[in-house]
Amino acid sequence: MTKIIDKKIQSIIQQCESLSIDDIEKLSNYKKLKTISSIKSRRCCDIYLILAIIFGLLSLFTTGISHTGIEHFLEYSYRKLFSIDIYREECLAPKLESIIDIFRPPISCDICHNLNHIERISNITREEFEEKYAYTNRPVIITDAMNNWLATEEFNFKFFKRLYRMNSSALLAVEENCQFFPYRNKDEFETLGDVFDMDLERAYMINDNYRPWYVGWSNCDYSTAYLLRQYYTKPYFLPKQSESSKLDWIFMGTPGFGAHMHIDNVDLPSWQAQVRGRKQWTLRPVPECFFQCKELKFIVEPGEIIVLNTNVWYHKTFVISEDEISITIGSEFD
Ligand SMILES: *[C@@H]1O[C@H](CO)[C@@H](O)[C@H](O)[C@H]1NC(C)=O
Ligand SMILES: *[C@@H]1O[C@H](CO)[C@@H](O)[C@H](O)[C@H]1NC(C)=O
Ligand SMILES: O=C(O)CCC(=O)C(=O)O
Ligand SMILES: [Fe+2]
Repeated sequence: MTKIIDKKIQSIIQQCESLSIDDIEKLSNYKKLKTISSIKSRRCCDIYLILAIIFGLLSLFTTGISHTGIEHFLEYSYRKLFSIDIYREECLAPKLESIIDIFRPPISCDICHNLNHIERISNITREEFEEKYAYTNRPVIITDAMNNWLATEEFNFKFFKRLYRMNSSALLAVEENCQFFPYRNKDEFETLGDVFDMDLERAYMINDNYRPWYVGWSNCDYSTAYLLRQYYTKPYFLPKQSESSKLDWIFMGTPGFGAHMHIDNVDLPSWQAQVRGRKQWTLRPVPECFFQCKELKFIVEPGEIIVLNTNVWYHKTFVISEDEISITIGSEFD
């Protein structure tokens, strides 16, 4: 059993290295995997595995989650214990997995105390944004940051269907290395390719009785990222030193569906641009602040960018545009 996991870890490390990224040492998942594998190779003891098993058993008893087979069980333990999803091969991808991270450090309720609604701002300087919002965990909507984006005209289902056409390097890269979230459509969409196989009538909601769908994926392929960046620019209000080489995340789908309530474990706050359609967000404070803070519910309109630290706010989305699918693009920032 441990051999299978060793092999898996080695193969992820190799995959990461073969991508020849300059700052590979800075990738936290890569670092974690290297540490795990170097401890394993010293044969001092399989401490990680033992920890994972003990921890997994404990969580089994405390959460009552049932596991099918030891592999699944270990995967679960590694994920909980090290925040590493070895079966998703996501060295480069942040995790949007819906886990309640029990190792999450307590969050100060200052971030949501007295917060009754989300602020909408425009024409903000980088300095003011940095001081008031960038790292304060206060969610905010910026209404004037997509004015000259080609994306607002060009992004639609057909655009992505062409970009991710069968056997394209973009699609292969996503299918092999990036993350894909089929949400409630997981029984029908195994990969991103399956999404673009759906007939256009359904994609464009031609019939009133279309079956709803909603998906999200990260783009971790460099040439695809380069192409996508011809259609949008890094939002003007982000701190200057903030990296723009972070992964793009795209979420797309019809009214009636969205992402379930979850909290992420991706290190950094993110921005998300509502390119098309309207989406309702529900933000819920972490449990320790339930009595001090309120749930926030609001709509992000096309042309607006929401900035949110998804690691400290539970969040849920729901597409509500009437005749259009919702398309968003976003990224983490530091
Ligand atoms: C934007 O803000 C700057 C100063 O912060 C101001 O000079 C400028 O007139 C504002 N522009 C608009 C369109 O409000
Ligand atoms: C994609 O690749 C597969 C396997 O190499 C091949 O059978 C198929 O015809 C290709 N499809 C297209 C549309 O190029
Ligand atoms: O846009 C969505 O539907 C979900 C986004 C999300 O979960 C995230 O950005 O962390
Ligand atoms: Fe999320």
